[in-house]
Amino acid sequence: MDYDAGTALIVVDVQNDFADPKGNLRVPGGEEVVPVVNREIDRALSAGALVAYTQDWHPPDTPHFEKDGGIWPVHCVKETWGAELHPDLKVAGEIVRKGTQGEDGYSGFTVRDPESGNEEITRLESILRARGIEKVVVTGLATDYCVKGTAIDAAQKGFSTVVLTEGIRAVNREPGDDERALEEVRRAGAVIE
Ligand code: VGL
Ligand code: ZN
Repeated sequence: MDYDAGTALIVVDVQNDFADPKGNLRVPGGEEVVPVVNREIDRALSAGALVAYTQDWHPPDTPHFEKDGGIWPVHCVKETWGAELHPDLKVAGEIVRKGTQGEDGYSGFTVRDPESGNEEITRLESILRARGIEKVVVTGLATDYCVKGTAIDAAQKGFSTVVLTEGIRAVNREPGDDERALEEVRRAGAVIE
């Protein structure tokens, strides 16, 4: 991957509940992305690129969770161990939290109220625009949800968008969700590397 001052590496949801084998919504192989992502963070920083992080950050009760009508086990509840970024992850940039008001926060750029369908934007785009970012590299967890949502939004917002597959892993609720997700991302105009 090539980085420069006009590029941002977006590290998606590398949090204990996804990336630790003891996490509540363990993504198979999630722990394997941590060293890969750290290496990319180093490479990005040495080239003067921006690094930004997203963090799934849910209230204890939200229609995002199965117990409240959604589809997910309880995960990434704000201020709990599961919501913390993985302890081995290098943090060298702003962290954008999503889902904080009980929305589905699949994209780092937008959150969506699961009941009304209303969408709102997060701080991520303004952080990138303020730095004159034109290209984004998306990596992290999970391929079929937050990586997909973030990459599609980035491409639609006009950023030249690359997904770094070495640093992603999928939930795969249904077999093949990972491939279908990457196909959607490709169709939105992003490059898969
Ligand atoms: C995510 C499922 C539920 C993700 C977040 O970060 O991909 N997946 N919430
Ligand atoms: Zn979530």
